[in-house]
Amino acid sequence: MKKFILFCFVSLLLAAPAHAEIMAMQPNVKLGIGERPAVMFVMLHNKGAATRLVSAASPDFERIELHTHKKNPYGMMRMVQVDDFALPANGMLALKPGGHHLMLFGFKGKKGGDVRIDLNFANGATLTVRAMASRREKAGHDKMHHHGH
Ligand SMILES: [Cu+2]
Repeated sequence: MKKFILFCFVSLLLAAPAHAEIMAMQPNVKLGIGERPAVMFVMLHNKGAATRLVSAASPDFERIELHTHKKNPYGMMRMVQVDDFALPANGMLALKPGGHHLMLFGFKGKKGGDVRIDLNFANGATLTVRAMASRREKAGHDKMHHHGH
């Protein structure tokens, strides 16, 4: 009987939702101009063991890719797709302009409405994030496309 109780206790611990240990702060989704993809930034705080962000999905987008910026041999920053982002134990993963970010293709939602993004981690946890899909501002991520006029 004692063994059984112990077993239940351990099962409860194991069944505790791992995603409760990961929190999303300041989620920000900016829609692309015209047919361009949207971009998402967010700060992920991890209170648990180290894991990795391995994929993202959304009912509001057809496809989401993990991107980062890397310098090419000419010293220019280019976006490249990666398989995952590391989320350190008791640490933070920042998706931010000029660094790691999510690229969201094929917007199916409503402009100015909320979008839902599910972040999937290597430890099996899924974290659902809601954010307002706002228009990209001129002074943002791709301001170089707006000079002139
Ligand atoms: Cu990108």
